[in-house]
Amino acid sequence: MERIVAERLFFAVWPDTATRAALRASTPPRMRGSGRPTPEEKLHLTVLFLGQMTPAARRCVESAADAVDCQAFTMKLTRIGYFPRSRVLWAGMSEVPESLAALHEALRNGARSCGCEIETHAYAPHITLMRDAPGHFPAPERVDIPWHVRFFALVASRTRPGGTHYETLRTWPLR
Ligand code: 2AM
Repeated sequence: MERIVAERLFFAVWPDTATRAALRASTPPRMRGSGRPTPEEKLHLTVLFLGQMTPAARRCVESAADAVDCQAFTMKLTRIGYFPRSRVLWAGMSEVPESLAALHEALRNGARSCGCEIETHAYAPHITLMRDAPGHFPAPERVDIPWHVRFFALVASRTRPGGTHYETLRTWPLR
């Protein structure tokens, strides 16, 4: 009998070179040299976390993604904040941009139509800049980083001895 290997999958958008450089520069000086900064090539924003998916479920969400008809957009990252519980330093925004919310919803509806159980709590888009970040980060800091979003990707997250590895499985252009 064929062994069914489920994979931990998510849809994400990956920043271009300019946005990546701006993100790297956005870590507040007092936080540098501590924690575990996200390597530049791993900086991303999750649009929809899918979790463990069988190959059949993956095929279904890929077909659903084929039918997504969203426009390319530019959004602004305006804040650097801190999640105390997970000790994550993040970049994000105070309100979810409409176009990003539309993409999230289109992918979520597609995943639901495949029978995937998607978490129901509110979508909180963020880019993890640093893990194990030291505390003492009282208030969000303002930044102004434009990000031109032209495509989205289906990504597998794999845990390896050296850390988490992300593999882009497929990308879709936005209109
Ligand atoms: P993180 O950077 O805050 O850990 C792969 O793990 C991606 O999915 C990461 O962007 C991660 O966010 C996000 N992620 C992991 N678990 C998640 C969950 N239960 N719900 C939403 N996003 C999740």
